[in-house]
Amino acid sequence: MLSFDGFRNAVIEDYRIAMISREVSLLGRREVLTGKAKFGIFGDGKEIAQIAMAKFFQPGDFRSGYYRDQTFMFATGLASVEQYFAQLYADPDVKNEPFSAGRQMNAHFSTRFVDENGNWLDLANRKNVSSDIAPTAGQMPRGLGLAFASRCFRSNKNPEAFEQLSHHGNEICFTTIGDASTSEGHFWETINAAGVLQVPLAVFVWDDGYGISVPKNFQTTKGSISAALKGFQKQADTNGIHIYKVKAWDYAGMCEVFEEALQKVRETHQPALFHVEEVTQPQGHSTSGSHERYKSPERLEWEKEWDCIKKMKEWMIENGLASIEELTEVEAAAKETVKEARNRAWEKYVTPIKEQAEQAATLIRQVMVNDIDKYNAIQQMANELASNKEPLRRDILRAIAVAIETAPFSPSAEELKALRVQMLEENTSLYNSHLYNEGAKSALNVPEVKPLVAFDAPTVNGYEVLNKYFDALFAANPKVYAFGEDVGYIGDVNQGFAGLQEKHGKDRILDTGIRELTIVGQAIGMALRGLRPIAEIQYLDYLLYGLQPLSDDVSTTHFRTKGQQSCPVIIRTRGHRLEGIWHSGSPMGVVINALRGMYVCVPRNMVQAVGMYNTMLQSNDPAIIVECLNGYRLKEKLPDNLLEYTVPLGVPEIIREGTDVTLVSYGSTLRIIQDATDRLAAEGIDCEIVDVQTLLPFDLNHVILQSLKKTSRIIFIDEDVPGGAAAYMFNKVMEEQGGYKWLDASPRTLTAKAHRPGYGSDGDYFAKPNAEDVMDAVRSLMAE
Ligand SMILES: Cc1ncc(C[n+]2csc(CCOP(=O)(O)OP(=O)(O)O)c2C)c(N)n1
Repeated sequence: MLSFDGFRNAVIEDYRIAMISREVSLLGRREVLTGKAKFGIFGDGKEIAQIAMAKFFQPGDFRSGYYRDQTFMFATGLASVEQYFAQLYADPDVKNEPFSAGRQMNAHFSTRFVDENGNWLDLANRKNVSSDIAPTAGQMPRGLGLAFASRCFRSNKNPEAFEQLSHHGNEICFTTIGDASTSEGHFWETINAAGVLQVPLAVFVWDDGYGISVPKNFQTTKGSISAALKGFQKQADTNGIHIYKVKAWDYAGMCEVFEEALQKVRETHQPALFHVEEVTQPQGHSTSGSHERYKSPERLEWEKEWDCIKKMKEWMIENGLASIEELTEVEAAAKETVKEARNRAWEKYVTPIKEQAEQAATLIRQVMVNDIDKYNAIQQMANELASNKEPLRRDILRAIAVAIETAPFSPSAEELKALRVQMLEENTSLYNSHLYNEGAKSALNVPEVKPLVAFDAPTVNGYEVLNKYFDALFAANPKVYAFGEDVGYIGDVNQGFAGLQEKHGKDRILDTGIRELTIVGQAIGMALRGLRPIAEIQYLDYLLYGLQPLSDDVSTTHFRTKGQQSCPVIIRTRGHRLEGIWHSGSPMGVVINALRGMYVCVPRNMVQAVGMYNTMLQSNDPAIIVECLNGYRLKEKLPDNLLEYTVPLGVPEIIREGTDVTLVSYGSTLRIIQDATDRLAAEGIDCEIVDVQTLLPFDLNHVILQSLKKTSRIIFIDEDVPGGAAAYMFNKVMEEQGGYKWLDASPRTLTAKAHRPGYGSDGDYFAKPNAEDVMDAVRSLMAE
């Protein structure tokens, strides 16, 4: 409850923030059009709705939004105008641009989730923003996961253990999306999953009528997302989501609806969607085009009339909350505030570059060269560099390189070379770092612990190794959750979790709908909030459905926040070899190229797989672990120290020693190769087999090179298509390890055919490398 004056002041403060945000949009666009920034996308037209929404965003809550949310960020105090402009200029200094250290386009926000050592901060007491991504609707699956984590925290039997991460699951995830992006499957899958799961997800749809130029009647059934969603609407006796309609210019109306509805979301965990209608876009979609090209004069006129800030101003005056003079003053002050912040951001961004430009220009001027034309050209280049008001780092490096090329023997060329090296080093840390964790939480720094296999260790089926491991894991680590299709009640299609739901609870080991995309999203949100999800994709063939968030979101999280957020999801899947077109896939080339930023583990058996789970769970890096589909019923010796032993990443294992040929492979193919090498031995050919164990990272210590030095012959074998992961391994060993120097015969790859295998065992035999293929390849290599 506020006094009238208190209320009045709060409203004027809201108006001030709206005006500041509008000025940011106007000035931001100008910065792009005058060439100081490359691209701009702004939140004008959405100011008032976001101010209303921000009022109910509490410490502990999360935002999973998109590039229109600058006003929300200003209103919650999570972004300053200066930081906003720093991002517009792509300032790589994280102190100036804390959202992405200049790595993301403007208006892609985030807040810090982990400290420098990779420990989770007290997110329960902070307002949290998961790092935005540009692919439209990409924020939806992650939003589901952030909300789902609240459910996990609320149902956890040991909430004190998570005090720093959650207050009993009272946190809402606020998700924003443009009306056109609701056409994406991501939106529908998320809404359905939220309706089924009943999670505290609040979705705000900013409906400005267009997706760039395409109007909403081309986007949405019935031209209205709230109308199209009617069947999802929660009734008293059903699950589903609550749906509200509000107008983007109705400040008072939105405050009222949001307050009550969000309180309900928080308390009941029932999701809600707010269809915010009559949103305008005063400057059009972005700096890349003009909206006059696709909006009618009437629409443009209507947008001016129904501008949300104009309407708020009218409302304030009508209700005696402020005079025109007062508001004019607020407007003028906002202009000034934004200009000053812009100037500060620019100075901070450009000063270090100018200093380096000056330093380089001084050295370039000292270059000695006999040819007067060349001398003059160099002097001119130095002067241009020193006087450039908007120099880029690449301009400096180019000028240095040109000077060295022109006068390689000049004394100052040495200094220029040293400056170049220094700049390249510095810029590597600015532009190329943090793809993975680099410190204590790096998976590469997890110490190796060998499995202890007792003399009389029991021999069990592969799936039983996993089952016993998961049982122990769930008893020991309350942060671990597992979910996916058929993972809960029957304990996954290969029984890795058989009986474990009953033992460890339906809230920890869960069935999901058939929805790989949001299974991944669920994992992302949980991982960001400090849990340790193991998300199952039933077969590797179906990973493609969930690949987009793994590639665009998980793989880039650490990089695009410069290490301020970590997303340690573990994707558990099974693949390589079974039957038919969609249960036999091994598209590892796709996986390793789409998922730089994740680790890719390809264990040959379940004992190795367990070691990889243990390694990953000790780190903050995300990974995919591809179990062998045909390995669950193979017999393995059960180690004693199931929870302790680790498999180091990037360390191949030589599983058969030999002197004639090195055969490099992974996963199920190794068993085919073993059959072949046993038979080749009878012919007197002695093969060495290397199991690479992980494709990302790949053979960090060049174990394969050592083998090649011994054998001088090498074949890379897998079940991927030609040019896939076998070609990747080939490239790594030949180029990175310099393997070509040790060859006595041409190096080869042996892969599956380009087509997928026909159904049945013969389909497999004639499509994938079989033992006879391996033997032929080895014999022909030996005959060279
Ligand atoms: C997956 C994907 N497809 C296309 C784009 C290019 N794109 C960027 S924004 C946009 C329109 C989005 O419209 P809407 O969802 O209504 O949001 P608005 O920009 O109007 O706020 C498009 C097509 C993209 N970023 N991602």
